[in-house]
Amino acid sequence: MDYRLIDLPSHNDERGGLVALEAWSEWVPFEIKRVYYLFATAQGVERGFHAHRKLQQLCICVSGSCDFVLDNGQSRETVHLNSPLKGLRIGNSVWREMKNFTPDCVILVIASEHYDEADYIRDYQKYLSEINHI
Ligand code: T46
Repeated sequence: MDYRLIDLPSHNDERGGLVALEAWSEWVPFEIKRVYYLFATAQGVERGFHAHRKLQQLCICVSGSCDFVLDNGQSRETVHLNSPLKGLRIGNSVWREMKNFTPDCVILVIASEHYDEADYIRDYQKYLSEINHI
């Protein structure tokens, strides 16, 4: 499946940690066109339920924890994010669902494209038929 859970580089000293990420690096292998974050997710809420046609993203749980369920049309895997030192890189064409957000969860997302609703596939049956034709 087109995802990777990667270790992020941290500059630690007695003051604490600092993670810096740059475009076209080992951690972000694309131009950064957008950054957004998810926060204050209400208890029991599930988000996502879509795939993208082109978008690549790096998702970092900078606070709290949540689960990403990733699906390529053939299998499903769950990735638990609970550390600002881990990044979940998700390629295009992976169906994603997010759940089990803790109240303090903040997900920072670094994206390869500007926001474009036409890039979303929000219907699972349509997703299956699109990936089977790729
Ligand atoms: C993804 C997961 C991890 C914008 O106007 N601009 C943006 O850049 C984004 C990301 C969203 N929006 C609007 C579109 C919707 O009206 O914000 C609203 C919520 O977006 P959505 O329902 O797509 O949010 P999630 O949490 O289901 O999914 C988001 C990203 O959209 C998606 O690309 O991979 O986080």
